[in-house]
Amino acid sequence: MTDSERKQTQEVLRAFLPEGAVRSCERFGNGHINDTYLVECAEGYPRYVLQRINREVFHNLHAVSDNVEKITDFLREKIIAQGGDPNRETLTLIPDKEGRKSHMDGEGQCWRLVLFIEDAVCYEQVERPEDFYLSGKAFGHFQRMLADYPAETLVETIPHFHDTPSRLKALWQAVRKDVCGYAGQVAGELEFVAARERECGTAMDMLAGGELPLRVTHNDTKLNNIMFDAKTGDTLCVLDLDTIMPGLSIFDFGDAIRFGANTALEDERDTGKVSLSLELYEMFVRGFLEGCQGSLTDNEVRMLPMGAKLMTMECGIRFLTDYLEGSVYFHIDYPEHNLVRARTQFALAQDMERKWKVMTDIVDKYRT
Ligand code: GN1
Ligand code: MG
Repeated sequence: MTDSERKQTQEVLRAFLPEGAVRSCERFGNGHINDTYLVECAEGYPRYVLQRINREVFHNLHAVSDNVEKITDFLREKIIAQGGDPNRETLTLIPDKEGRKSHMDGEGQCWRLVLFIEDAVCYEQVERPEDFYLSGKAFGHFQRMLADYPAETLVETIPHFHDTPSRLKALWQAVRKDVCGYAGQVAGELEFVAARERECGTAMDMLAGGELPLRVTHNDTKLNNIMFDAKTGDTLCVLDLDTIMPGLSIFDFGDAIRFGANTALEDERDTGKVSLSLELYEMFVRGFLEGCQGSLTDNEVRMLPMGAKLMTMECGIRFLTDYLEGSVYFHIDYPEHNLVRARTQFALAQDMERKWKVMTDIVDKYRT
């Protein structure tokens, strides 16, 4: 952490906590978008997580904070009504000294402080297949818990977030501009995408035609956005609520498969290691459908495999676009990090094509 980062976080923490409460504040986790810190405090205080919301990504910071506050308030009430522990089962926003659940600093940066959930773990990769089933159930349950939330009161904080055709347009534009001169290098990847261009519009066309309903969706259903209870092994809490927006349920399903049912990490350099684990896919399908408890329409269920493929293609398209644009969006650890990520996504999408029949058969098996 740089000195100025240290100074800045100390200053922000003073807006939330009493003088002398904070012992340390260090970088934490590995999200690609926001900056996250773990805050250790003096005795008598819990631990906290401090986050700076990335304003390059989220242009309407107030709306992001507002969405998160509304959803956590809503979930909190439901959890209490169901006899659960709201401090562990959803995020608890700590108000600043002026009572606001997010804090704007002097430079217009937006920060939030949440309670750290103790005795809980997150996984970057599936360690026990059973955990992936549980994460599916948790995201399905999350979807069902919010089924009666008035979606229209949420702001679409990143317009066209999972609008695959518009992500494609952005890619072709990046190719045309080719600001870094990398386009020649990625001809193979571009060809792969071009061959699937029409398919990329399938879900958005169905939404426009009223064949798929608009729902309140999480939009970043990676395995590492679920917290598990370290003692019981059960799922506890869905994290990373910044991208909650109206969207498609098949995309929440699909993004989870893209990330969690890959036999390799998102940034594995050896694409030979990338494949769709059908065992994990089946686990998640079973969990997700159980968690949704029959709340999905027939079309939604039928389109689940397509949701997985589209999210994988889209994410590859986004990584590739960012690579061509000089990696201005996703945090990277080395210059070609986004290209490596794009390649894993395309390799995974291709493996799904090979396994398509089994993917659809598995959904049929668990459809209720
Ligand atoms: C970003 O910050 P993180 O890692 O949870 C991104 C997702 C991508 C994901 C790829 C707001 O999520 O859409 O799928 O990286 N979030 C945003 O790993 O763009
Ligand atoms: Mg995250």
